[in-house]
Order: sequence, then C-alpha cells, then structure tokens
Amino acid sequence: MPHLLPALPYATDALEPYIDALTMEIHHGKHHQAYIDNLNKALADDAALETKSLEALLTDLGSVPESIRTAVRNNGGGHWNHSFFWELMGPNAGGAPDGALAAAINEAFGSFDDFKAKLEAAGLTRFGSGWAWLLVNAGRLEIVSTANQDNPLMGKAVAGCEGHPILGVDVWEHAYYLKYQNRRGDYLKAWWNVVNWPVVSEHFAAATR
Ligand code: MN3
Repeated sequence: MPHLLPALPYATDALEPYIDALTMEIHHGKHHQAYIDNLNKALADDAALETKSLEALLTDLGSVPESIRTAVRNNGGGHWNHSFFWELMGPNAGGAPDGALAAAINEAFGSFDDFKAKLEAAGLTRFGSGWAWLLVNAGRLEIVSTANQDNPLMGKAVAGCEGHPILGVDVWEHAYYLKYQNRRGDYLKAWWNVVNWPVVSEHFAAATR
C-alpha cells in the first residue's frame, strides 16, 4: 500500500481543552484513515500512479484517468489536507507569529487581529464542508476557502484558487461537532490556541524562498 497514515505528532488529548481527545481519535484514526484506504483502493490498478507522490497527483489531477479522478481528488485531497493539518497544531502553542511571517501578515491584512478575523470569516462562510487557507500566491499572502477536500495545490481550474498553503483549518463538522456542535465560530476562535506558528513560519519560508 503506497499511502500510509502518518502518526500524530502529539497525543490525542494534547490539544485539550480546545480540541477534545475523542474528536482527535476519530478524526485521525477513522476519517483520515478512510481517505487513505479509499485513495489506495482507487490507485490499486495503476502501478505508475501508485508510485507517484501525493503532491504530484494533486498538482496534476488532469493526468489521472477520468474513471478515478474524483476519487483521487477527494481522498488524495483528504490525505494531504489532514497530514498538513496535524502538523500545524500542537500543545502549548498559539500566541502569534514573529519575524518575516508576522511582517507579511501585517502588510497583507493590516494586523494580526484583522488576519484572524478574515480567516475565521472564510471558514464560517464556507457553506457545507471544506477548509480555510492562508497561502502564498506569487509571493503574496492570501486567504481563501475550498469546498470538500479540495486544496490550493489542485489549482484554479479545480479548487478555484492556487498557491502554496502555509496554514489551513478544517471546517468539516467532524472536526468540531462533538465539542462545539453547530458553533463553528467558537471552534475557529478556540483553534488559534493550538496553532504551531514555528511550523507555519517554516512553510512561509519554503514558499517564499
Ligand atoms: Mn477533517
């Protein structure tokens, strides 16, 4: 099997009280695992595609046979998005970014608080399921949202946006419903307490290098 579930970089209860342990167990162990199982199933009959990296698949979905393209888009997207998401969070995290990322956020959005309000709004106004992203596109920071498991790697024609994501937040109900029920806005506000800014800064540096 080419694609495997990455281990969480912390315990399932490490993000308490902002994200509860049961949500993390189900989200990582069941939802993320299911995306991987279904991706592997979709690729099982194509040896060439099986050896392609996940990024290579998602950035060139047009080269994936039409019969499995939707399955690769949804499940490959789900695998990439969740692998990225776990690493963006951590215990004893939160606060604010510093250095070049902080300066770029202030330049693009006015202030860190304005940036947070804009990202929360992108997550809140995403109808149904999806993600809100901070990305670098042509050297500039942008906030976008995508439906389902689409992401900016898939490009404008597929996902409606393009660029290198440096932060993303899952706004599917499975990410917050056990603790926050219908209160997506409360989940988004709490989520800032678990953001691992040094990791976001590394993504920013890689995307602007
Ligand atoms: Mn999810």
